[in-house]
Amino acid sequence: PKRIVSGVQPTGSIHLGNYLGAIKNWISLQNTYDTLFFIVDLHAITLPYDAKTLSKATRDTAAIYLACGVDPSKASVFVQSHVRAHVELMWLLSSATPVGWLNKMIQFKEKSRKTGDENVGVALLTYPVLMASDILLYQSDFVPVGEDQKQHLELTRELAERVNYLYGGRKWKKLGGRGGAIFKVPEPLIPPAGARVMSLVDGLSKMSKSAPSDQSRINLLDPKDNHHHARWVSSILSFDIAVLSTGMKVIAYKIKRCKTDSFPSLEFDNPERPECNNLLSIYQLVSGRTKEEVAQECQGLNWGTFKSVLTDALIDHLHPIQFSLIAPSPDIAYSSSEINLFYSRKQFFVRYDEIISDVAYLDRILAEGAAKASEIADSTLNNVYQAMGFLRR
Ligand code: AQP
Repeated sequence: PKRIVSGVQPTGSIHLGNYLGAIKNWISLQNTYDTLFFIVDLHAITLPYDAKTLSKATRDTAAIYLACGVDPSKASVFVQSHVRAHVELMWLLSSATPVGWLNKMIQFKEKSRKTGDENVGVALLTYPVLMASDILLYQSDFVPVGEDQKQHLELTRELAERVNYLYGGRKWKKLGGRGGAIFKVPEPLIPPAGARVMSLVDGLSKMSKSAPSDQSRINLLDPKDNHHHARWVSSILSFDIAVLSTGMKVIAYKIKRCKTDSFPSLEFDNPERPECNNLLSIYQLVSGRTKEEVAQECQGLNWGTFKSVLTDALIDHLHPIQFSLIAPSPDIAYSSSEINLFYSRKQFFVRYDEIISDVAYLDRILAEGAAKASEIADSTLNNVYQAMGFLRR
């Protein structure tokens, strides 16, 4: 099968943009492709960061992958820094990367402007070379990314072609000039919708982990409307709603306060209404409907009504990432003996919390993932050393 790699940085909290632009799509891809999903911790140090929290954030991100449905029996899940070849290949690739290519990167320009000169490390500039190494090591066919990573992926492709040209020699030429010889030239896989989820407070900037305002994003682990959860659990387990319905209603609150406009009806694709387009797109993705269906359904709604529809859809969609039954489905009518069984074993749990609390399990998954990844990565790395003329070890 064709191979796919992708990753998310363990910085800040994973948000709806990371999820709809990347992780959500991995879940269906893992069934048909050979997939490797990693936590790109080496990328997380390209901006000033907190060394005390990096390892926790790395485990948290791995737990989110699993809670979202990444299945370690199908995909290799690992931590980038656990496979040494990433950094090694990066050095080899940097010798073939013109500085001019890196200077052109929009993300570098934006992030260095925001960071201030004295804190801009060389790693922020060379970040795309490490990303190229992440992808080319595995001879990946496709890389699922959001719109914001398209330019970096284009650089990866050019770099692959360049190294193939410089060091692939006759063998490469015989193959017709593209891919094959040293590196496969990967293709981006950009989702038709969700590739660019925008901020809740400004429809013109992307939803981002580093934005200072938490109101600008929905985090995957935002406590949702617990009342909704309470209703669901109580319907299955005959619990008293009052016992369970405590806590904040963060998602509902954020949607209630998000930026809108004063046009009369709701519509997609009006350039004067970026917020409206963004909220409808989010609704489309989390409700699983088509754009046409959403356009039709929402056309006549006012903001107040739409916001409550959107909140419900978001909560329903994110719900299983946080909460799950062992034999899960809110749609199944469980028999009373099954209900008693769940109840006696306390087998409804907070899914993410359960995964993250079992550190031994998580670390075992990550070690197995790294071992599988290293096999592929080492073989590519050896070829590159050889092609570049190094003395064999
Ligand atoms: N707003 C977004 N819409 C769609 N996809 C997005 N991605 C990120 N933001 C959006 C996709 O998520 C994946 C992982 O991104 P990352 O964590 O490696 O780095 P990032 O792109 O820098 O993510 P953030 O959250 O926006 O962080 P900061 O604030 O540091 O810039 C990638 O596939 C990305 O396309």
